[in-house]
Amino acid sequence: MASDYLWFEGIPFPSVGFRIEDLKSVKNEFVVRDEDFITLSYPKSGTHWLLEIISLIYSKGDPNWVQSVPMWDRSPWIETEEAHEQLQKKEGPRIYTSHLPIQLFPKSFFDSKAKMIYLLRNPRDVLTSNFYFFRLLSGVKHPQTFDQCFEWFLQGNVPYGSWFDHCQGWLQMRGKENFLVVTYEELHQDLRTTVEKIIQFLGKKLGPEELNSLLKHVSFKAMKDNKMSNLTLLPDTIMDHSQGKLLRKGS
Ligand code: PPS
Repeated sequence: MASDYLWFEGIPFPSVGFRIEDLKSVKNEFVVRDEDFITLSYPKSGTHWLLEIISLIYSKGDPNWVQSVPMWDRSPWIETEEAHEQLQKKEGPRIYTSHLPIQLFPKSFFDSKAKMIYLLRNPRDVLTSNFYFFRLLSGVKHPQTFDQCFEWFLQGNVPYGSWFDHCQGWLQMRGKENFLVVTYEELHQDLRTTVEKIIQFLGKKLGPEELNSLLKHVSFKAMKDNKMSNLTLLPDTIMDHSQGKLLRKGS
């Protein structure tokens, strides 16, 4: 299952599900619209958690959408095969996701008013999560040991490159009014207050019952059991489900 990466402008990508022409087109041609909403994160930072929260904000706490539509259709990863073409055709406000480093993100974003949340997680837990997750995937180099994974992580020889460069790049946006930084740790420490901050940033309103419902459906247990959000719908050719899970530890 292990294999080498697909390299684009010095950044390694999984060689399954990604194409150079898409990455080029996303960077140079994709038109970000002012009404778009984007979640951005380095892999293993809690992206799926944030996306479930966003989905439930848009559905006002109603779990029907998150329980019937896969995560990648609710908020596609713009850089994955064909996602940007489908998004270009979509009318109305769009929600999408990316793990891209700032230099590979659509140039049009930087002249737009589109809102973005950058999700940050401490690198120790990102590294551990990376070690247990990427060995389940095709098209990604699999380290033999944790030490080797640590070496590769420090070198940026992991999907999407260096954690350090990723954060340093995106955090230059801090202070702009369309850019909010949220951490995995604050979601853990005070989920309600952090979700309220996100709701306010998005300019949405949820009543107390709607918010309570949202909080219930984004718990680790609820998401672990939701096949629309836990990646168990990915085919075995992409993810080896017998060896591990996306929702591994969550702490
Ligand atoms: S990916 O594959 O890069 O998009 O992974 P990502 O979603 O960014 O990160 C996966 C980690 O997030 C944890 N997670 C959660 N923690 C707490 N509560 C909830 N609801 C939740 N959902 C996902 C998941 O368990 C991964 O962390 P680890 O440390 O591996 O458990």
